Amino acid sequence: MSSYYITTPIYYVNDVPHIGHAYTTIAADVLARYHRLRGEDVFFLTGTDEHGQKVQQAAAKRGVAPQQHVDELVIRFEQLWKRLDISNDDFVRTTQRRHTAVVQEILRRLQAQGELYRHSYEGWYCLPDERFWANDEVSDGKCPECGRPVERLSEQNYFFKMSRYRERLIRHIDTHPDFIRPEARRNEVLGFLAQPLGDLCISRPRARLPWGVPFPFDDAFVTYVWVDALVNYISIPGYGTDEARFARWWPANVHLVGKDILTTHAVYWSTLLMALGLDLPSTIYAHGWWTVNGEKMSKSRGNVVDPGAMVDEFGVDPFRYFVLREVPFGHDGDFSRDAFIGRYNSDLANDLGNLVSRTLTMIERYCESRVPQPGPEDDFEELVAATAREVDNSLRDFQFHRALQEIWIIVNRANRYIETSAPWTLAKNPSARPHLDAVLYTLAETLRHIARLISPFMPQSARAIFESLGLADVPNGGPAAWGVLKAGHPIHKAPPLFPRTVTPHPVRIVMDIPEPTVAVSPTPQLAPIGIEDFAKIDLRVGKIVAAERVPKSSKLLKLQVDLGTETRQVLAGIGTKYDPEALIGRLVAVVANLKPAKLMGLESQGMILAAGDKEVASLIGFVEPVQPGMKIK
Ligand code: ME8
Repeated sequence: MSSYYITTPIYYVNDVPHIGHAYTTIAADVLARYHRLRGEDVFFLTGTDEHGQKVQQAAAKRGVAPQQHVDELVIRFEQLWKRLDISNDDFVRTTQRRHTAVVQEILRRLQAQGELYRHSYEGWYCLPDERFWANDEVSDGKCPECGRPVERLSEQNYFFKMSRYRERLIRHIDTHPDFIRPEARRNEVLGFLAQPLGDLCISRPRARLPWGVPFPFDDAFVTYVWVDALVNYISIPGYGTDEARFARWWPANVHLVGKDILTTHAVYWSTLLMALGLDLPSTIYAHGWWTVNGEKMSKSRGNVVDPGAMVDEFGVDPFRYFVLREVPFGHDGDFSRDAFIGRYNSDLANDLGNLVSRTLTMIERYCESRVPQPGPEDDFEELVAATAREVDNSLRDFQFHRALQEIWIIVNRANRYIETSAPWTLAKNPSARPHLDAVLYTLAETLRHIARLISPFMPQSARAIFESLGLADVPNGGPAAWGVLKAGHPIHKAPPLFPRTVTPHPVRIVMDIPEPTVAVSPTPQLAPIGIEDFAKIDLRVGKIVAAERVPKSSKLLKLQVDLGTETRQVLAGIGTKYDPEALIGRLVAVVANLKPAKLMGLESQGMILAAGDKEVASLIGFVEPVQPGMKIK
């Protein structure tokens, strides 16, 4: 059986667990669940980083011993992961003996191999980041990374000869395109390595910082918190203690991290592994950063998104769905309640929730709550098989949002199938019985496949669908083949999966098509262009989230358009046709790569497509559901 080992960062136990921590952990959970579903042997590790100066100080402030402090704080992470249905196989705490013993063993080995040296060092120290900076890296007495004040420190310390691995690491990155992902991050690391690489200070004097793993051969020092923390990835699967187990899991398939800690992973960790003679992980994937309503999240701003509160209000699965659907993995994203509610209502309540409840209601009503006889199934077998392949490709590429988009194509197709086949009409005509049965069978079996496909993302909803289909006891709702549901099998209608919630503003999906109000000009008017010229235009679906008139202009409107990953200001000459308020929530076609231009002193960062000549007759809209950011081709 092939094995799959995936990790998250181990989070600082002092932090309040927020949407950022939940994001990485949910993404790792989806991959772990997906690989289990494929029959692989999975080890999914997360945990907490419990040593270091910040913990020591926070404990002192509370007047408790550091160990008591971390024992109390770790519960917040453990409970949140339970709440979010995280299926981790182990939870490491860096204060556990099973971990600290391995940290010490590694230091012993490195010392014995001549990888360490002791050296007197003077530099600028950033206390919150727990790291030294050289003179030329610091300006105005501020940490170049976090901007907080640094202090001058001079001390003896142990150093790891990291610099000697620079060339080898560059070669490894060059020859392993999947090692650092996404590609932009890989280039960042190569850029970092193009500069000279220093050695790494890996100790802290115990006199200044007692809360750390003691150096095994020098009592005066404890281990630098990052070296301590990184070692968790090998200490827990058995390095130095259980070689057979270690060989089963190492090298890890994926270290999932945020972009903030890419260097520590790609450079410090990789070089340490090289010094230990160990293979490097197959992939370090650095995802993007969440902001909240466009602002950095911070306790002082009071805008930290508490996943627990979101779960209380909307349920676990909508939260899991939203964070992975809203933002392409690897990109930065912005959290807003409006965006959350918008997606909840459209994708979950409207699309998936309706499909489930309509299908089950009709089987209850027309088939006495039993799975009807199958018949010709209008291409759904092919569609679900093709989607399963696409989901596989997308997840191998960490493109969670794309996998979900693919699944929603089936959801939407099935909803349309209900409309076009109109079972309520078939039910009135006894000779249409076989057709009615075939339609409802297709819908029930399609639901089973949808539940299988969403199960890594939304395990509770998948379970609820399986239960409704009478498959509660069948692992994963049965195999991936078509036609597993048997005619006559009882089904049970359940309460709605996603009860509708408050809409922040109306989202229009189907556009009115007004009569043309202007004369139509003859075609063609322009010289022909090749497809390669057309391909230069980046056309996207946009959603108008704000609109106002530009003062002193009857025509110009200033729009804020959500393009899925960012919001753009676009000026459009449509003010004689449309009132700004009527445009909020409207989905439009946007030229996303138009050079910014100034109109009446305001910048316009794109163009909205409309039909018409001098006068606009209609904005271009969409008949089927689409999402902001989708490509138009
Ligand atoms: O760095 N957006 O722990 P940490 C997205 N202990 N992800 C975010 C985020 C945000 N706004 N905020 C946090 C540490 N994260 C070390 C790690 S590993 C050997 C040691 C996520 O508590 C993201 O995964 O600061 C980021 O890398 C991690 O939390 C940092 O967690």
